[in-house]
Amino acid sequence: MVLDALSSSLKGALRKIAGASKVDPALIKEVVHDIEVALIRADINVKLVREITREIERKSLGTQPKAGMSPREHVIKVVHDELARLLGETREVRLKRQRIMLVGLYGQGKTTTAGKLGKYFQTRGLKTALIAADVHRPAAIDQLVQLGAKLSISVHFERGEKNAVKVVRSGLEKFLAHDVVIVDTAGRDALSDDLIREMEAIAKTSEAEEKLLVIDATVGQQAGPQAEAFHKAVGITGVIITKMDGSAKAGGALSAVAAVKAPVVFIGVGEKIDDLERFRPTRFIGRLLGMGDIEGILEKATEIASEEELEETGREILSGRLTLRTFYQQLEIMSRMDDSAFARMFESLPMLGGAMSGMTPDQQKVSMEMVRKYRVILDSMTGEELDEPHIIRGSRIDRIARGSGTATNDVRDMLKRYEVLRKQVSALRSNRRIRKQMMEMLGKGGGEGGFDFEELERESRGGRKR
Ligand SMILES: Nc1nc2c(ncn2[C@@H]2O[C@H](COP(=O)(O)OP(=O)(O)OP(=O)(O)O)[C@@H](O)[C@H]2O)c(=O)[nH]1
Ligand SMILES: [Mg+2]
Repeated sequence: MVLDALSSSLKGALRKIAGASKVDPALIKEVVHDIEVALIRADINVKLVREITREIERKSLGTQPKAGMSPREHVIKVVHDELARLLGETREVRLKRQRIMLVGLYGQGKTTTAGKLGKYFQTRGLKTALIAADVHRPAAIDQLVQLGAKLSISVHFERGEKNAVKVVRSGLEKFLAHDVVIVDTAGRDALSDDLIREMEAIAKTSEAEEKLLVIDATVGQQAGPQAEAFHKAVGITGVIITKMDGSAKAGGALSAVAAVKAPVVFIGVGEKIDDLERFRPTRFIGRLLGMGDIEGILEKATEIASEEELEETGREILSGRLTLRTFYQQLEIMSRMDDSAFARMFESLPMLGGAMSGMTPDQQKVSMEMVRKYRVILDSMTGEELDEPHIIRGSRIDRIARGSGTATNDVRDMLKRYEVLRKQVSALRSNRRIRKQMMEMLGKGGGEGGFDFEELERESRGGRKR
């Protein structure tokens, strides 16, 4: 596994809050300290580590767990968001027709990665070919040819040709009918003028859409300056960090590359041809924290807290258009919660919240079951029925009950409750004080406790900005 030591320390730290019933300051301080030690051991820049742990402490203690999240999940989300910031922007190398050029210093893993990428695209249905443009080391051709043979991927090479540009040009002509062409280039032991000139010439001839820098994780934090220098010299579109397996410095390499805003697109996690992974920070962090379900937790944080959803239903209620669809949306939000969160959520749901807030916990429990049942019933209705509830009579009720596996009485019961709520809401609407309160509530929606991850995803979709 990648970054085993870091992973086990982080897991250990988070285990401390596993059973906590509230976010306790002393406990958080301890956990944050453990995380700090773990990150420094993983070779992450000390200044960065301090920044991150400060933020983890501030956000864990300074913000309330969102409804439906346990203290543990709350802290995990905060830790995730900070680690995601540390890992920086993401970008995706798209599955499409394209030319890819690999660059990098000696021995970083370019040729091996060319083979891995070849397989990556080939198995995803894109006809792929390789060009051996390392004209300086004769063995480089053999290495790529062997990889190609193993994968049944065509390789273009010209033994004895000393001009890399010529090789690339003839290779591209040969592979016109291929979807993805990957160019393996020669390394140097430093970013020399000679290397820069050669990369520029190959980039120009190949018109490569992707210029990917291959860096070995064992260089640690030096990966940052290296990525920056290559970017200045030839303009890279992404970084592939190899040898993530077993390198104690992998954290340093990843974070240093992120710090110079170069997006990591793939990581190499072994010598074998399949040891290549698309780099997805969330998944990666999930593994570091030893949690397969991290995406679920993050989803919970967005879904339940979606102010927009609440705002939208709220506005609809204010406008007087209270349809079953609105009713449904509120049930939807509620049904995502466990029972305790359900109780906490009352205040923020303008409609059902108001109607149920006077209940005892026991009555609320019944209500939760009711919410789940009603949701199934509403799921069996047509769009028209949701928008125009008054058309639901006789045979429609039979059909809905059958479709949802409930009794016709349940359907009638739900419709009755909906009708009562509709009347209550319209009474509320005519109450000016309450109306004003609701307007205020809706007016201040959004913004709080920003969700960095979403922004990250948006950025990665829009490409990198630098
Ligand atoms: N453990 C591990 N080894 C790797 C990984 N990627 C590459 N290697 C090994 O690193 C060594 C160098 O890899 P190459 O692909 O030849 O590197 P290169 O950048 O093409 O090297 P030059 O052509 O000499 O500049 C080989 O022994 C590879 O097996 C990886 O992700 N994990
Ligand atoms: Mg090579």
